[in-house]
Amino acid sequence: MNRDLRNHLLFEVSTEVCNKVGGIYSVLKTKAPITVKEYGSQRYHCLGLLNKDKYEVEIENIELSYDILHNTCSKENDDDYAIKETILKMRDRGINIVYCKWLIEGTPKCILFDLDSARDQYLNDWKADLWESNGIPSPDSDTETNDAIILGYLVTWFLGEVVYLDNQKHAVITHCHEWLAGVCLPIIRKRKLDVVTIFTTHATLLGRYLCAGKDEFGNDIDFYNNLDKFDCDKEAGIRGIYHRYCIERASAHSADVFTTVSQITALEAEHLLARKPDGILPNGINVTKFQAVHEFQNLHQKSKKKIQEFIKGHFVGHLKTVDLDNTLYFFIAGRYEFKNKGVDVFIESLARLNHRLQSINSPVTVVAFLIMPAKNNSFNVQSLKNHAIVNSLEEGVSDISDVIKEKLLQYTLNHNSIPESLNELIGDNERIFLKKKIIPLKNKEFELPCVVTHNIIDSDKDPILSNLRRTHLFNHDHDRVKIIFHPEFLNSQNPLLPMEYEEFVRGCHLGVFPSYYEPWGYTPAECTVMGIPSVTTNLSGFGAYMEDLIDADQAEMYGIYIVDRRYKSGDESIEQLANMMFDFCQKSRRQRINQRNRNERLSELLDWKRMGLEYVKARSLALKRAYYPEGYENEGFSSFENDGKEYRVGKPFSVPGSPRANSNTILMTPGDLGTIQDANNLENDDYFHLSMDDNDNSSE
Ligand code: U2F
Ligand code: UDP
Ligand code: G6P
Repeated sequence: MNRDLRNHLLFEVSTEVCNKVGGIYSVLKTKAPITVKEYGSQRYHCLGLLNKDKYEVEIENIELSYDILHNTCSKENDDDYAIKETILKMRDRGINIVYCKWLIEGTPKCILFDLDSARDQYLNDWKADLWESNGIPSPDSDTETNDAIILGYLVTWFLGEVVYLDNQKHAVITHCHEWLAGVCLPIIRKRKLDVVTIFTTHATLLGRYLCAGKDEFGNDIDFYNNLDKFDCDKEAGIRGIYHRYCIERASAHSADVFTTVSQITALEAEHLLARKPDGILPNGINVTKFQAVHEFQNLHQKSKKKIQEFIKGHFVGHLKTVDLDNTLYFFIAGRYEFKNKGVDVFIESLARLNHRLQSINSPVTVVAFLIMPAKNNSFNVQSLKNHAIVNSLEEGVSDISDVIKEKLLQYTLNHNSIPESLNELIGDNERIFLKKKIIPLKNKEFELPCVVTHNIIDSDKDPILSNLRRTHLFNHDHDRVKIIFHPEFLNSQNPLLPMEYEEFVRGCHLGVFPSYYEPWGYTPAECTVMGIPSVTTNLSGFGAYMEDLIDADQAEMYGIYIVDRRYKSGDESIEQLANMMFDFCQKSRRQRINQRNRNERLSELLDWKRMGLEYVKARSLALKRAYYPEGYENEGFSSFENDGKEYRVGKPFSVPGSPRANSNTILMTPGDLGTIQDANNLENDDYFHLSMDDNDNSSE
């Protein structure tokens, strides 16, 4: 029993390793630099599945054979010897494994299992084993669950082999993200493998379904006020996800340490998964990646120009009523979960904002973008035509500008004065040429600019379009709020709006994310790193974190708007959001620039250098639970090294303050409200005080 605890091996398991699906990809990718820095390249590996359609652009293959292993590595000196040997042994047994470097900052090593190479031979046996050993059923028809099972058993096989070959040289920590990567956890426990486990859930299955759905009477579900009342088995059964729910619940219960990404999800998990999380592992951002020091204001201006180009095309024929210098760009972006992401609240608030701006004759136009993938048959012809019209006009103007330049020079030389009228500079040919270009613009005056850029399939049932119709947001000339629903994620090859998402965010003025169900919410955090103010809610992990860190009366100055969706009625929340957006529209350019500066300064609060400490604490707690139930502090785990500095973990902060970030003392992270640290100290068994019936969520 002389395994090296301090120099343990770490495996993170997720279906989103080298596979962009959702937020977990962002977590692993942005966290990689600090984790690789902490572990080096031999002790940290990401385990995932091989997505044959996409993996090649994400990775660089590492060649491995027994010859290479024996010639370049030794059991004594290389921490990853057993890992490499295991890969080779599993390949010998017919499992196709890609061993590679993930081409992201930090270049962590990854081990990707080709599920198809195990499917025919093992799936049925493994499904039977999962039922016999853990009572978890798995219907044939659910391929996602079948894949989760194959991944779970392959990971268990891999880990079992690694600990056997490593012969107790290292302790092994396995950290699984989300139920899809959780199947290995109950099996590891049943088989009593010498592996320490952590499970992080980034949402709960039932939470997502219940928040998005209706009750048996067709009413919206009041989720947060009824958390303790749901009959979880029944609700999961009704929604056809009982077997998935079983995997999630078993993962939570069999891990040594169980965590979520925010306090609100911890409360949810406590009730819906029946295990109180040991702490919170918040989502960070790799700030250096986004931070354009001193440059972000210029980048805003540059990106805004690109958005303006799009607006010229989209609103062609109607630009008399849109003053581009007085136009603000708001946006919501993410997965198309109409209610969970708060699109319902956003549209209703926009309608109220429109009315208010009209009633004060405001010169401001708000263009609200909704960037959410929905089923569509490509771009609509009208949008493409509008852009073609503007492009052709631009080209035309550019062509005749050479003629004008020449004539202007001649005129000034000949007359020693400047021409009184344009007639002196353009002749009949140019006039006819321009007229032809302008005719299509005139025709456009009789057509309303579309509210959607693509042809949506079943557009009569689409919730965004239905609600735009209900609220009469049709992009009339008199509307101060214009709508553009772009039902695809953005990319630079897009013919209408050729921008990457990040570039688009930089060019906007306000991100609006009034989510009802949002365990963390990367989108507002990404806004902050780019210095773009955003609206979130006290039901999102990010919003609640910011609410704890910044004094309530200062938050808006910092460009952090937090809508109360927890204690207020739907109508009150909508009114609050409409007021926030209306106030934002009253700001001068100077005020917006200042607000962006303050907002960008908050980035440090989101940096993995700070947030990553919670991961360190979770691993430390897991080791302690497995190997040192008592006397753990003596093993030197109460202090951590991060970014070359030694940190001591102090007591949790009791009074949340305004942003401050310096010194060697660890500053507040959501986990301190948690807290894994308390669990480490064996003092406090209450991870936070977010009660269900009052709004006091301060920590003791
Ligand atoms: C939680 O989010 P999830 O990762 O569970 O959300 P998913 O439904 O798996 O995926 C949403 C993501 O899908 C991506 C997009 C989103 O990040 O970038 N995506 C895409 O890039 N292209 C597509 O065509 C379709 C989707 C949770 F709900 C969040 O609050 C947390 O922030 C997150 C991380 O903890 O976990
Ligand atoms: N995003 C993107 N392209 C888009 C819109 C959004 O890549 O056009 C990304 C965004 O950068 C963020 C993620 O989608 O990383 C959304 O993550 P969030 O945590 O807000 O929500 P989730 O979808 O994970 O629930
Ligand atoms: C940045 C640029 C300024 C520009 C401003 C526009 O700060 O550096 O040159 O005037 O953006 O701000 P606005 O909020 O009007 O887009």
